Amino acid sequence: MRSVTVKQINLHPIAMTLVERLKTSFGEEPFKACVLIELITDDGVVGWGESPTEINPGYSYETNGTSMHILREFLVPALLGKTIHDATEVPALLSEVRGHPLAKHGIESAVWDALAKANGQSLAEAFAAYLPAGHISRGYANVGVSIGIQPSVEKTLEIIRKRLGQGYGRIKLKIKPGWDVELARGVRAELPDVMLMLDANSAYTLADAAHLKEFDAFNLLMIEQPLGYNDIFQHSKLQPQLQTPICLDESIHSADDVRLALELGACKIINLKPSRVSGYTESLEIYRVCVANKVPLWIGGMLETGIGRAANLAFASLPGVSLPCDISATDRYYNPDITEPAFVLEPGSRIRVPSAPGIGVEVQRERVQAAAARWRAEMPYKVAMS
Ligand code: OSB
Ligand code: MG
Repeated sequence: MRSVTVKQINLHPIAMTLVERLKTSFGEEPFKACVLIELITDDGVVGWGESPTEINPGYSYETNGTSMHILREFLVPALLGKTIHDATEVPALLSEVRGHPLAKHGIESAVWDALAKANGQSLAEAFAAYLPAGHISRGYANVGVSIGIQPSVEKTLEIIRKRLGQGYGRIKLKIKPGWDVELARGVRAELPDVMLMLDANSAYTLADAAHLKEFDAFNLLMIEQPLGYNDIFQHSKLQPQLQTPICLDESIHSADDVRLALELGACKIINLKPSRVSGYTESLEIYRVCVANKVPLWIGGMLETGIGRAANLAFASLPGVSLPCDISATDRYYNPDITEPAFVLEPGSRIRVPSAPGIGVEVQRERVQAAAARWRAEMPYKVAMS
């Protein structure tokens, strides 16, 4: 394996228009903001990563602003000039910075891409090298689509029909108190068999247990993160009261969090967002823990651009990722995206993983420049959370 020496790292904070916004229990953002990381090696190899932060600290405490600060002042200096043989060396190089997983994920991703490109490997092949024998890419990922909070059940059904028509085989609906049981009932009345799940993004408390139990009537694949955004203990009190499997998203920051959640019986399913757990090295450990414990695992999304989505897609194609992922086709998110070619949905609700080295898609520099100019124009921003 060839190593890489980090010569330069460029940060590109960008703003992109979303084809369809995603209203959650914590709000809705007017456009997608994130930070792209461009890593250049001594040999001229360019690796790309994405820190999929948002404008507001609503899902995560990190924002575009904190990600830029932590990257510029701490994480970039920690990697400049370093020779890296193996991308799993990166967490130790960044270990003096506590927290800030999305920022760390972006820079670690750029190293994974650069190393894979330097070695003529796809990212899926690079990841598989750290997994038990036989855990090689299927070449595609099973995917679904996430639908935000809408003004009415009828409007939601309209969007679901459109997505089913496009071929999505799993529907996820965002919920919040007052927009939950009636929504599920209305959708199930028309679509009794569609693979359906709900995501509460931490909108309830344990006092709502009886209310949450009503969801058991709707044959849901799972309910995602009903309780506190960092909580595992309260979820362990809720799960035994529900038939519907709980899936933890926000609360899982490490493989140790997964071990704790499983030990306490806080959930039956894990949503893995590589960014939320600080990168693919920790993600691989979570993958191994889930496989060893036969726990269903899927890859969540943060409305990533093609850079972050390509890498997540490669991870999602590994066979231990056993449930459909929040990785939809390009036309659900951006038109155009900053990478080419676009990801398209294929029969069977699948997206194919590119086989070219690294992330396997081409970054369109003029689009990165335009999106960076858009971000500068939006600054200083004051964004109302709706
Ligand atoms: O809870 O999964 C979530 C997007 C931003 C913040 C939180 C979440 C999401 C999504 C996005 O659901 C799904 C996607 O990227 O398609
Ligand atoms: Mg979620």
